[in-house]
Parts: sequence; C-alpha cells; structure tokens
Amino acid sequence: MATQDQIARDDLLTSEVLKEDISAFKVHQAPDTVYYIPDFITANEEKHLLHQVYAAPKPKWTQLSHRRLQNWGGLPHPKGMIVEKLPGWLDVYAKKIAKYGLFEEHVPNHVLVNEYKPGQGIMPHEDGPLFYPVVTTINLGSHSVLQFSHHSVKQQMVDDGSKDFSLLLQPRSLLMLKNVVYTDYLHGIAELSKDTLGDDIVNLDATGQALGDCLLRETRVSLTIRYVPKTLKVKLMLGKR
Ligand SMILES: O=C(O)CCC(=O)C(=O)O
Repeated sequence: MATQDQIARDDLLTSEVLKEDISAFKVHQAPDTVYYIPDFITANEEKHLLHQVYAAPKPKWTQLSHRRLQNWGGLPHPKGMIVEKLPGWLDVYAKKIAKYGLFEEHVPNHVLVNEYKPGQGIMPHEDGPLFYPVVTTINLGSHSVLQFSHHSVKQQMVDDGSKDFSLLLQPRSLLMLKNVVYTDYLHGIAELSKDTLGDDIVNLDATGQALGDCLLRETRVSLTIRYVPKTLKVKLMLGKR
C-alpha cells in the first residue's frame, strides 16, 4: 500500500509537470506584481504538509498573543542568518517554487509557518530588508483574506483597518508577491471568524467564490517561503584546541 509520503511525492511530480509557466496566474487587478495559483498542491500534499507541521516537536512552536509560529532555516538577523538546512518536506517546495524564477538563481532558504485559529490574524506590516524582496506562501487548511494598504495610508490601516485591495487565499493555493507590492504596501489579516467577500478582493475570479459570499474561517496554516541573502557559516571546532 502506498504511504502518505509516496502519495505526496507522486502528486508533487504530477503538479510539477503541469505548472511551469506562471504568466497565466498573474493577478492583473492588483498592483505589480501578484501571482495566485489555485490548487498549487493536491489535497494529499496538503494533508501531508499539515501532518509534518503538527509532528514538529513542541518547542519548535513560538506562541504569540494572537497566533503561533514555527521558524525553519535559521533566524534572520541583520548580521546574517546562521543557516539550518530546511527539512526535506519543506525543501521540496522551496526548490519547486525556485523554478518559477522569481528569486533569480536563488533557492529559498527560510520558511515561517503561521497557524491562525478563527478570529486570529496578523497586524499590518512589511517584511523588511532581511529578506530578498519576494514572498511566496502556501496556504493550508482554511481560506483567509490578506489585506494590503499603501505605505502612504500606513497609520490609517493600523488605526481603522482601511485597505487598498485584498486577496482571497484558498487552501492549497500558492501566492507570490514581488516588486511594488513587496516594497510599497503593508499586508495583514483582520481578526475575524468569517469573511464576507467584497469588491476589494482582486483575485475573486480565480477562487471559485462570488461577491457577497460569506466564508467561515477554520484553522489556517500558512507556509511563508522566502530567501534570506545574508547568511553566516559557522565552523564547528569540535575536539580541536
Ligand atoms: O499568513 C500569512 O499569509 C501572512 C504571514 C505574514 O505576513 C508574515 O508572517 O510575515
């Protein structure tokens, strides 16, 4: 009988053949540049990834006040990240996403896993200079709505939740952001238990949903896959004086 690992690997090979050219996935109604790939992974791959996330040892989780997270690949730091090899179950997707070319010749070396229960979210923020300016996110378990606001209305977004545009992220989809959307916009997720889809959502036609639909949130896990350019190599001097 095929194991979960084999099924996930077979599904991965199939999906690799299908999606090499991403131009069809560009979200034209968003500022430059957003790609949204629905069903980037299969339901089996999603199950496998969630299994791996929840199989991580308890100390791997960092509990924040409104969500919890796992950090893989090392801790980004202005002086350089001490690189820890990504585990195979994440590295396979880092390599797959690298093939789309958004990271130029680089392969992403860092993954942040965020878990959100219904009613949880993330404050509007920018990802900053420690990362190569491309964000890619695999969405697992539930939908969410990612809201964007231009820097010029930065404080307003924090104060009253106003936004310039939003993206509906369905389970199993891949989101990729770069250029102005990375450099000039804040992104965040409102702390809601359900989302009524409004005309701020610019990728609605790729999501299978309609304007006015109301979606109840369940537990969502996101894998934010990025590249940290500045790294440090640490030499272990074990047994040497
Ligand atoms: O969960 C998401 O899609 C957003 C995560 C995020 O913005 C972050 O961790 O910086």
